[in-house]
Amino acid sequence: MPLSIRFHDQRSQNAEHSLRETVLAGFAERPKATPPKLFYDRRGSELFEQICRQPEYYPTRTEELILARAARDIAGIAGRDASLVELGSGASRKVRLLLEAMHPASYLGIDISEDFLCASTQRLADDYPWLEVHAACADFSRPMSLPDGFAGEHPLAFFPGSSIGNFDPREAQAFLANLHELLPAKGGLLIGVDLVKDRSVLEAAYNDRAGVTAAFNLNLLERIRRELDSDIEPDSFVHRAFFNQADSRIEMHLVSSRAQDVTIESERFHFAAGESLHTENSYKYSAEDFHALADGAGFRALAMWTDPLALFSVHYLQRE
Ligand code: AVJ
Repeated sequence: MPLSIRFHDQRSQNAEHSLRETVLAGFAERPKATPPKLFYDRRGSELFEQICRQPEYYPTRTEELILARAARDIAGIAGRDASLVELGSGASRKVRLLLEAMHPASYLGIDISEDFLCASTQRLADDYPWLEVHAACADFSRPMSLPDGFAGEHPLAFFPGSSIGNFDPREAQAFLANLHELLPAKGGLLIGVDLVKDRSVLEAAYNDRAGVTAAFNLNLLERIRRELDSDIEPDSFVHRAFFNQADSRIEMHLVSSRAQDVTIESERFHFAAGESLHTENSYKYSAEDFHALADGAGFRALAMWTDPLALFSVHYLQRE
């Protein structure tokens, strides 16, 4: 008999744009661009989990290693009466490392995908009977509040995976400012941030040999075919990912291999041969630049952990 989860629906009614509107707006942009949240239908979420297991994709396993080593220190800084709030509650083993080290009384998972959120929080509730589990369905890129009934006087927010890399630096600062609103004074934020490094290592991580990242990128077009009225041919596009050093970001694109017209929901879009749809940015930071960003949003860096090769970083920030 599964233990019950306290579910809070915090989706805003009209703020959320439909897939149709988001796709049509993105294809009408110049250059054409769609937001990375469109990757994550059921198939896309599965492909992302597969990416995390590819040998070239170092962020997931490196962050897990860092957390495994730092978990006791983290629990010590958070204190005995801390609760844990996970942003983008995934299928991850990462939060389990923290739950086991911290033994908090309550956990809140926040995610935009209701299916994913319910499945992952249910597994936590089953595996940790001592834990009070809350689930909030919300878009954490918008202002939000801790749900009523969540007894988190000393919350530690956890935002792993370098998901902050999908925001440009200005959006990242705004996101941190939202968290500043959400957290009480002295509240903690444990955040994983991918580090700037050699171009070849970065580019390999987004061009794995098994082609999983390519499939993940192309699944966006499959999704458009599945869920919208469209004749777009995924086979006529190729995956491209490269490091843009000037902007310190990996860019992912889908490049049209020929000149073509594409119809989506009765609207026509022209692609020149070689023209791309820009599907994702993944920003990489130096520790100094990230601390400056956090500082600008009212967070002080209390501790930072990294791996021996300095591939990835985990930061413990405290809300001022
Ligand atoms: C989930 C945004 C952190 O940027 O590395 C992985 C997504 N895209 N491979 C990242 C992603 C292609 C991932 N984030």
